[in-house]
Amino acid sequence: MTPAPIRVAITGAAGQIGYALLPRIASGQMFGPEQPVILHMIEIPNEKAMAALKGVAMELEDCAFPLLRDMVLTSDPKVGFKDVHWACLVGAKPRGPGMERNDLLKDNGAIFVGQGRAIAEHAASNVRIAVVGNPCNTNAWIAMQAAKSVPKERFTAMTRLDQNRARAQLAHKAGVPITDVSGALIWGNHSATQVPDFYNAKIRGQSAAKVIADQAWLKGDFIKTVQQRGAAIIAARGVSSAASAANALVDHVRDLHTATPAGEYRSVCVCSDGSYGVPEGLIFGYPVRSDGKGGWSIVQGLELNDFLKEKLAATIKELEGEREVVKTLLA
Ligand code: NAX
Repeated sequence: MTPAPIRVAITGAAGQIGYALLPRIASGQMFGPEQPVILHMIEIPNEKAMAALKGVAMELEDCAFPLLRDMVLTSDPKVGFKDVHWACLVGAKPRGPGMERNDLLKDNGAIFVGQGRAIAEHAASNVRIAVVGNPCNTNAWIAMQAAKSVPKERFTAMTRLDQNRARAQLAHKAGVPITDVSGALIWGNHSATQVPDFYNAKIRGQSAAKVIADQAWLKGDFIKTVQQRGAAIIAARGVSSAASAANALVDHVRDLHTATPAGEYRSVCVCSDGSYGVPEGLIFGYPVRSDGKGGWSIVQGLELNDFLKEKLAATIKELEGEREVVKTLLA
């Protein structure tokens, strides 16, 4: 029997990532080849954005995807989040020229307060949330605070693109296929303070720090390349990563929707329970396993050496600082 459709909301649906993401969801790559979907495509109430959204919907129609049961096009969050099972919060205000980071935090914070409230009021009772719009950890924290009736465990932010980047860099350096690299992990904030962990990453089952002899590369260029990859893509392409970001979101949601294979974990930003000494309540990139039934857990027992501990302290400090800046929005 065909399952009931999953309703998926995507904010910023007419943006770059939205354009690369929607066909992937509608073709079954996020929820599997048997699972019908209804796309709730949300944009800003602006003529140009809504016209672009209509164009995206026309293209989706022209793909004749068998799993795409319906599309809802709207700029009203109440309609957009109505009965949705997954809310992918991609849309955000970009940082304009000369704009201070704190202003960006506050402007986006206000958007995520509104969206958090709309999700709490209108989404399905089992809704799950994936935040991509930057600064994604703090935006997820704000939405979580604004949606008090939705359990904290339902809120996630995306570091999967960074994890995929780290995995690819390690495979390239070691000269092995990507499938030989496992356990690549990003701790902390999706920002320049993120901590790509090459100690716990494995190449053919052995720590990448042992397999790759070039320690200077691991501690220097590897970390910098992963942290700065977004900027390098903007420099090369003139616009930010879209296909790889959409791909990472497909990976992120699919891997939370299904059970994680034995012995593995994925990088997901979730609400800290204090694990690894991270203050409770921060939305923090952790190694996470999904049970495939809506639950997940933080993998315990990974070793943090002094190098990693020092880097974790810096990303924690940054997230605490961001939280201070946006706290007032929730008053
Ligand atoms: P675009 O500027 O192409 O698209 C954003 C879209 O969001 C626009 O169409 C805009 O109208 C819409 N939007 C803005 N505010 C909205 C709101 N309140 N409700 C609904 N729609 C709204 O950006 P794009 O390249 O698609 O990137 C989207 C976001 O992803 C940005 O914040 C970007 O920084 C972030 N990223 C996050 C990544 C991550 O790993 N977490 C990586 C990729 C990406 O940079």
